[in-house]
Amino acid sequence: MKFEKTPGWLDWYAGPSKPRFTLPAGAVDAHCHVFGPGEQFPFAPERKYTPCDAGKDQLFALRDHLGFDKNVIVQATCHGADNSALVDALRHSNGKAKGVATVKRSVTDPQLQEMHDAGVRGVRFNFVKRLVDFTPKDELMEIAARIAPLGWHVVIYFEAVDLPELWDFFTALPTTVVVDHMGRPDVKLPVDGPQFELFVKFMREYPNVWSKVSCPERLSVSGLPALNGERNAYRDVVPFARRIVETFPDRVLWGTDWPHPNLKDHMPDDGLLVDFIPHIATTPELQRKLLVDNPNRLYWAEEK
Ligand code: 0GY
Repeated sequence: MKFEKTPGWLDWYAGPSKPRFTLPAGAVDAHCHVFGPGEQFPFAPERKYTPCDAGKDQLFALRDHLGFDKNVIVQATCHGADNSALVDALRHSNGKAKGVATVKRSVTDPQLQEMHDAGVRGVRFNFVKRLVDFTPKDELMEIAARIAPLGWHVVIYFEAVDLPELWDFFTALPTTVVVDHMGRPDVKLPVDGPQFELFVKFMREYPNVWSKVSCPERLSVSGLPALNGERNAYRDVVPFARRIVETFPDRVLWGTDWPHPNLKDHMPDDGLLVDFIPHIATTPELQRKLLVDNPNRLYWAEEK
């Protein structure tokens, strides 16, 4: 099946630079996606955007180019609850990828087990209104209860303004909870202002909550140096990510977010994104926890 991309869609950055920052051995890109290819893995009818194709071969080539050892592939909303592209990528990764799926309440136990055998270790609950239709919280809570015995966790994606309303639901989840992109703070607001303090409180009071300190290119409002290939991009995000890394060093993850869905003004060079890491994790110990110890503990624990 042929798909027309959403008008204005930005394809991923061809020919990313080599990072100057050398990733530690065993580093994991813990947030990335596969899109299609649409001919093989059709996009979901309920999708809110139609992306370019961005398949497993390109993802694994990027992994090797940047110097990562492994990937965590997160089901993107353009594939809805059809996890076939994700599962196919996991099965062809030689054990070098784990996954986070999207499931509906109708998923069967044998289907969950099949995904587990392929390397799925979590489900994603998305609350970003431009990306998904509303799912009732009781359905999500039922799914969380079903996946908990498998040792899976829940990944949550939401905007900072929605955290107060979602608080009771999030804090009742029975599993480890991983927040995408620090709950999307508004980085024009102070890092010690009420909005980000609420997120810090969430992590402080609930030791089962982890955060991805990813997506400076999505959160930044001063990001444009990246357009010129300058290596000091996205600095307005540094205080936020650095605060989370330094306060919760054992509960943070990092990922490229390749192939960067829904970016409007520029497509980041993934080599530049890797060079952002030492600004938010400033010591070799923090870098090792962020890139190696934490993702391996969460996703490859049974292989230790
Ligand atoms: C991200 C962010 C976005 C999209 C998705 O699954 C998705 O479609 O996650 C976004 O548009 O902010 O983490 O990839």
